[in-house]
Amino acid sequence: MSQALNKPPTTDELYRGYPKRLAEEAKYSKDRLLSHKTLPDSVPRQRGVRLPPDTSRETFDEAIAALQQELGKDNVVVNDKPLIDGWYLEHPNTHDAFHLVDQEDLVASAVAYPGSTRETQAIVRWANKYGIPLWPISMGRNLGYGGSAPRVPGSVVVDLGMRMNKILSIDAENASCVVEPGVSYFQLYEEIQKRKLPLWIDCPDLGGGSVLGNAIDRGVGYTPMGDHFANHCGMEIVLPTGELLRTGMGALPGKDGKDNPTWQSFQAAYGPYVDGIFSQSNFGIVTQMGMWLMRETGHQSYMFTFPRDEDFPAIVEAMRPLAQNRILGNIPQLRHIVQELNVTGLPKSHWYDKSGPIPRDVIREHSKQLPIGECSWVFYGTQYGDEASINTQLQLIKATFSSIAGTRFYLPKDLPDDHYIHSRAKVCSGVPVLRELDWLNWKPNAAHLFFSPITPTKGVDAQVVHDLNVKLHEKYNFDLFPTLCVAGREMHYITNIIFDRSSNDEKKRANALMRELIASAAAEGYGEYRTHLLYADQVAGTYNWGNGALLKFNETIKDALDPNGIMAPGRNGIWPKKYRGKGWEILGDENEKAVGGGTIAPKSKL
Ligand code: EUG
Repeated sequence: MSQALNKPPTTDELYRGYPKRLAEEAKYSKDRLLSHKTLPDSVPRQRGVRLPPDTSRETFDEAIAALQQELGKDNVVVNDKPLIDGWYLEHPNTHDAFHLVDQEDLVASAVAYPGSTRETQAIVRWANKYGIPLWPISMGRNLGYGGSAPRVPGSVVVDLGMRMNKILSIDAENASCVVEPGVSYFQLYEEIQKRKLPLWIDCPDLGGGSVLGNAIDRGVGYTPMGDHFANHCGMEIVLPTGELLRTGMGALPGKDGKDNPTWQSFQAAYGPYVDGIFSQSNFGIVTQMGMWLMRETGHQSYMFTFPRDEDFPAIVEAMRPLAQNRILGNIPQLRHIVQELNVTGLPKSHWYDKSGPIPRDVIREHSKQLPIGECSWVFYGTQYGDEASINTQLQLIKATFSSIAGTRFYLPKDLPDDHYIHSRAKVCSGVPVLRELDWLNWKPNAAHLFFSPITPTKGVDAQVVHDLNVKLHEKYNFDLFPTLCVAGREMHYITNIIFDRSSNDEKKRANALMRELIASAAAEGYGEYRTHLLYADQVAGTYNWGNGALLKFNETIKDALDPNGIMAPGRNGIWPKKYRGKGWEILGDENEKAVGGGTIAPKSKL
C-alpha cells in the first residue's frame, strides 16, 4: 500500500505481514535499510493522475463511479496521492518501488480490490465496457521484475491479494493445498505449523511473496519441490471476457456441486494441457490455484568453498552429474564470494569507500577476514532423508568436489550464528525468511533489477554467460553479483543489478547494461526465463526462431481470448491487436530516454 507504516504488520494483523517469529529480524532489517535512505518518503506528484490511454477525465470518472457502485466505494481507489516506495513488507501497489524510469511513469490510474472470483469477473466486464486496461497483481512483490507496476501507464491495478487471501484448503493426506492470490509463503507456513501438519512448503529466498503469483511467474524455490509451476495442480481462471475456467481435473464437476476430488491430484487431465498458457501471460486472472506440498523429512545444509575464480567451469562440470543423478536433492545455489560480503548487510562503503565497482583484490582481502576465509565461489547445498542416507550422499558429493584443488566443506555448526548459512538452511527446508533483504543495504536508496538468463549446466556455456556479465558490468560500472540456481540440465544464472534510485545516471546505466546483456546473451543463444516489464518486449523479441513464430502464436491466442485488449497489455511482450504496432513496444533506448522527465508512452493513438 502507499502508506509507510512505522511498525510493519504481522501476519496476524494483515495478510501481507511478517510472522511474529521474525519480529526482531523485520525491525532490524527495515531500520537498517532506511538508515541508508537519503530520499524523502515521498514527493508531491508532478503530473497528477495518470489516466488510461485515450481516456478522457470525464469517461474515467464515470467509469470509476460505476466500478465503485459494483465493488463498494472503498474497494476502488484513484491513485492521486504521493507515491511512496516504502519497504519490502509495505511495498506500493501503485507503481514500481524500484523504478528504473521516473517514479511517476509506470503508474496505475486506480487500484481495484475484488473480494471474490465473481467480483473479479465484474471488474473484467467493466474494463471491456470502458476499454480500460487492467493490471492484475497477486501481492505485487515481483520485486526486481517490476513489482506492482503496470506496463501501460494509467492501467487499473487489480490487487487481488488484499481481499482474496484465504487458504481455501489444506489436504494433509494428499499433501496439497488450494490458495487464493493473497496467500504468502509466510501465511501458508504459519498455518501448517498451527495445524501441526507434517508438511513443508517450498519458498523462494524471500518469504513475503504470493504462493500463487510466484508459481504463475514460474519462480523458483529451494527444496526438492523448488520448481513452483511444476508443482502447481489445478487453476481457476477469469478469462479476459469475464468467463470462468477451471483447468485440469477441475474441469470435471465434483458430486453435488463440490470441487472435483482429484483437482489437486492430477495435473494434466484430458486434452491439451492449457495451464502453461496462463503462466507469464496476459490470458486470464488466476483466482485459485492448487499447490503440492512436501512431506517433512530429515535435512542437512552445507557449504563448499572453491579457491579460484577460474574454478567456475570445473565446478559446473562437477555439479551436473550430481544433479542429473538426483544426488543433489534440491536446487542448490552457487554464488560468487562477493555475495558473502553483501549478505552481511553491511554497506558497500564499509568494504570500499571509492566510487565504482569494488575491485576483485579488495574483495579478496576482505574475504580473508570472513569465517569461511579466502575463496572465490561458494556452493550452498542441502541433502534430504534419514541420517544414514544423508551421510552417504555427502560422501559422494565430497568425493566429486574434491576434484577441484583447495575445496573446503562446512556445516552450519562450523560457522557463527549470524552467518548466512543458517538462513539458507531454513529456506532449503521450507521455512520462509527475510534475510536476503540485506542485499539492499549495499547502496543508499538501493533498488534492484534481475538479469536472469538460462544456461546449460555445462562449464563452457556457463563461462560464456559469466564472461559477458563481467565485461558488461565493468563497462557500465556496476558491481557484479552472480547467483546460480542449479539443476541437472540448466542453471538460472541470476545477477542482481543494484542501483541507487535517487540517481538518474545510475538508472540510465542500469537500463543500458540490461539492454546490452539481453542482446549479447541472445546473440550467443542464451535467453532470459523472466524479466522486468521494461525489457519484456526485448526479451520476447529474442525468442524469434522461425520468423517470430512464437510471438505470432501468442498474439493469435491473445486476440482470440481478449478481443478488446484489456488484460495486462504488454505483459511478457504480448500486445493485443489494439496496441500492436502503435509504438508501445520498447525495443531501443526508450527506457534511458524516459529517465529524468520523459515517459514510456505510445507514439500514436490506439
Ligand atoms: C533469485 C532467483 C531467481 C530470480 C530472482 C532471484 C535469487 C536471488 C531463480 O530465480 O528470478 C538470490
